[in-house]
Amino acid sequence: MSETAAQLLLERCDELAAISSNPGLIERLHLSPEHRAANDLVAGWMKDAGLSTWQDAAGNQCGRLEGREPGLPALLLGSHIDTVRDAGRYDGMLGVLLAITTVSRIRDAGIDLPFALEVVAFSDEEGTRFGTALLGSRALAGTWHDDWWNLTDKDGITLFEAFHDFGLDPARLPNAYRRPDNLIGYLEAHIEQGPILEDADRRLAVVTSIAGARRFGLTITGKAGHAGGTPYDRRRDALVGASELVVAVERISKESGTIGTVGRLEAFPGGVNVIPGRVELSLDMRAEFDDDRDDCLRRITEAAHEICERRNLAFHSTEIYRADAVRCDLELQEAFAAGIRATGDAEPMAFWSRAGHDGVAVVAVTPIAMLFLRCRGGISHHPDEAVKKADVAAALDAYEATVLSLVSSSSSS
Ligand code: HGY
Ligand code: MN
Ligand code: MN
Repeated sequence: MSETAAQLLLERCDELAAISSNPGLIERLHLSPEHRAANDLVAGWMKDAGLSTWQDAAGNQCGRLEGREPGLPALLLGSHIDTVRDAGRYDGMLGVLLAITTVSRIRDAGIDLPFALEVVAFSDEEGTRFGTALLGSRALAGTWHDDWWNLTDKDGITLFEAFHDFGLDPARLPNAYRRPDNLIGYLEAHIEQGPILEDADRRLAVVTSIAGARRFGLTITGKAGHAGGTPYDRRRDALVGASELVVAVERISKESGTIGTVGRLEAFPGGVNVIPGRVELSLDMRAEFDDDRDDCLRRITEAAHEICERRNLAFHSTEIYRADAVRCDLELQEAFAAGIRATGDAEPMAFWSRAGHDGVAVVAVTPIAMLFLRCRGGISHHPDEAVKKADVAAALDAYEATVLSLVSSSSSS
């Protein structure tokens, strides 16, 4: 039965993957026509599962199954349906579909629920379009910053304008906020996006905490010049300086056991026969503990200043995103561990998530926990993302057992 449900779930991931702004690859950005189509498709699946559905004031697609009486506080299950550019088909989407299928199985089993079950398909976990991330879950958590309205995408469209174009009213955004006393907790199932489970030959794991990430836009400025006539001792080559910094990010991150990545770099003016006068690059820094991340960041910044001083370059850094590490709730972790044990894994693995997730925002209003699924080669943020049907079936059994263990602990308390 779970294998059949897993097969349908994987087919639905393929259906969602086909909703892309870029035919031939998977790309679905916040408040885009593809976001609208994905919300509509997911809303249909929620209705099929017996949930009442609505789109909240931040563009999150939501569904609810009432408990034994209407209006009870809700256990949230969910993940996100936006993607990075040229994405895989399981990052986020799998968690949304696992949540819908789990609620559907609980409903079909006629369980007497002491709380409501809700599914949330968050609209913008990645931050691909506007740079800062978790816009959907931060609206739900009431931690929205109004200066985000002026964020612009690559076409210069502001978040404010994109809200309007999507049919949302920015003035109503606070209506997306969910009060803590209306919530029981938040559960998310997600592919691990790393190799730990596969290397251990295990299907599932409990997440102990979620890394805190900080993202920056860095600019290194020198002086453009003629690639032929400018002697080396008179060059202020921004790209060579940036290249030294990129290597320093890797070296310092490795030395300090943290994770620094330069994902984007652009040289200006970009002529093959022109010494680059300016380079813009990104920096994504994360670690299990914020202090370690911030210490590493200090060392990278020092290295940047040393490189620029030595090369007569200028260095500027702007922070575009920050989410500090969060610990998953111990009781909810134990519920997921019980769920994994119900699949026959007697000693569930538990480790911290190197990837960021919506739970980092949702924890502001309710306790959170996550279930990891093995993904092939640990690959993610890439079209080669893949999962095994048997792992998805096991995740469905674990997720259902997790919710049932929360039902019984809630009923006995
Ligand atoms: O960047 C992350 O860790 C997440 O996949 N958005
Ligand atoms: Mn992702
Ligand atoms: Mn994700």
